[in-house]
Amino acid sequence: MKTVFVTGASAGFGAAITRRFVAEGARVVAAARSADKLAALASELGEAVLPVVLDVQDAEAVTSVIGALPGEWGQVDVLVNNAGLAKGLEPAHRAQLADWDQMIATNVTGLVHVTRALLPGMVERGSGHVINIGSIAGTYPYPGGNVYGATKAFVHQFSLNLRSDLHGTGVRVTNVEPGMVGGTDFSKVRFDGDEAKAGNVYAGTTPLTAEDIAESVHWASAQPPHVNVNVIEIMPVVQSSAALQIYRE
Ligand code: 8X3
Repeated sequence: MKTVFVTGASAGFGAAITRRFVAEGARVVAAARSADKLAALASELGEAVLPVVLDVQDAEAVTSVIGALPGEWGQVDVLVNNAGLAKGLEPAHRAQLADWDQMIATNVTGLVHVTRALLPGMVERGSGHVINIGSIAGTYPYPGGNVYGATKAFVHQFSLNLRSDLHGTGVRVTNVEPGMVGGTDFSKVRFDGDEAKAGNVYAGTTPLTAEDIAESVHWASAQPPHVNVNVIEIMPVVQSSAALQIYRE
């Protein structure tokens, strides 16, 4: 039975990814900050889920929680670094510094904390898979994407560099880079709880769903052991690139 460790597991992509792995018969360590939401997920999914209250920004908590995982729950085969967020869509000169700090602390610092804590066990066992949740925002710049996109560019390059470091260990690394996904709190969080603004992002479209992302994550993990899916870039059909902007006097 596979052991999967999912961060940000209490909602959105994380909950969908947890459900997807439980459906295939895996056991899932579901880590998130919200004890209440985790408890609801655990009671929905039963004994296949071990809920763990964890703030990935806290390096000491990450080390002690991972060190205390009981028995096979601690032999993590697949780490899904999903915890992350976007805050704000203002241009850089008007953005809130606190928003930038929060994105860096979760999307970058938190992700490396959990990765660093789980990698030695994977290397020792000669197998494992780190699946990061990146974003198309790490590749395609857009107005207001500033620090959010930069954190996801970090996740992209960190994923590729991990592959180099893990050469010959049998440990796999994948970066899943979604475009527009509806039905999660992503935009609500980005716009500080403003439901109307968040709803406008998806109005008149058929965006991806959290289940689509969970399917990609699961697919990458289900490839034979000799296959490493480096990057999955996934957008809804309604989303594509546009021309570069030109400022005219
Ligand atoms: C989410 C995709 O386009 O809203 O990471 O930045 S986007």
